[in-house]
Amino acid sequence: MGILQDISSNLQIGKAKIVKTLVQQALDEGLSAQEILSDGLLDGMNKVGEQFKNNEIFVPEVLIAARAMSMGTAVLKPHLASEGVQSRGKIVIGTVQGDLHDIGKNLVKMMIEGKGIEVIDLGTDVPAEKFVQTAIENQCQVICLSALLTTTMGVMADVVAEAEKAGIRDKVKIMIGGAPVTDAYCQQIHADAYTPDAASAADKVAEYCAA
Ligand code: B1M
Repeated sequence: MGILQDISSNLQIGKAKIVKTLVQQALDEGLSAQEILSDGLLDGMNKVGEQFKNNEIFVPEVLIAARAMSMGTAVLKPHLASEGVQSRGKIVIGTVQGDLHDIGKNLVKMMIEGKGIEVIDLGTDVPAEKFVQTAIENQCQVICLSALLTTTMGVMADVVAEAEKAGIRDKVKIMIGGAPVTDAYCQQIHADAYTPDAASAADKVAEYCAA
C-alpha cells in the first residue's frame, strides 16, 4: 500500500513531477492501472475535495493538485485503454456550458476509450447545441455530459431538449454524471442514464454502443 499512499499524499500537496514518477514506478512494480487510479490518484483528489470543502485549502492549492492529478492520469492512460482494439462505437463527451471542471470528465473519457470506443472530447464550457451538432455530424451513439456545479446542471436538460428539437432523440442516448447529479435528476430531465463514477459510465456506454 506504501506507494499508493505516497501518490495520494504527493497529489494532495501538488507535487506533479513526483506523482508522475510514482505512478510510473507503481506500474513498473506490477500494480494495476485501476488500483493506482482508485487508491492513489482518486484517493488524493477526494481528500483535496474534503479540505477544499472545509476551507482548509483554497483554489490555488486545488488547481495545483488538479495538475498533479492530470499528470498522473496521463501516465495511466495507455494502460487503462486497451491496445489495438477496433472502435466499437463513437460517442461525444464534454463538461456543460459554464462549467470548467474536467478531471472527472477526463477520467470518464479515459475509461470509455479503454473499452475500445472512439471518444470526441469537446472539453469544458460546452453549449448544448454543440453536443447535438457534434453527435449529428459524427453519428455518435451516445452524448456524455459532465457537470460539477449545481448552477450548470440545467444545461443537461437543454441538451435533451436540443436533441429532441433536432429530431435525433430516438437515435442517441444521453448520459449524465458529476458530483451533484443524481438518478432522480436524470429521470426528471428525461436523460437515458445517470452513473455515479467513471467505471460504471464506461460500462453503460459500452452497453449502449453494443445494442
Ligand atoms: Co470546483 N467546486 N469550483 N474547482 N471543485 C467543486 C465541484 C465543489 C463541490 C467544491 C465545494 O465547494 N465543496 C463546488 C461546487 C458546489 C456546487 O455547485 N454544489 C465547487 C465550486 C463552488 C467551484 C467554483 C465556483 C469556486 C469559485 O470560483 N468560487 C469554481 C467554478 C469554476 C467553473 O467551473 N466555472 C471552481 C473551480 C475549481 C477549480 C478550477 C479550482 C478546480 C477544477 C480543475 C479542473 O477540473 N481542471 C476545482 C476542483 C478541482 C474542485 C473539487 C475540489 C474537485 C473536483 C474533482 O475534480 N473531483 C470539487 C470538490 C469535490 O468534488 N469534492 C469542487 C475529482 C473528480 C474525479 O471527481 O468530477 O466528481 P468528479 O468525477 C467523478 C464522478 O462525479 C463521475 O466520475 C468521476 C470519477 O469516477 N463523473 C461522471 C463525472 N462526470 C461524469 C459523467 C458521467 C458519469 C460519471 O456520464 C456522462
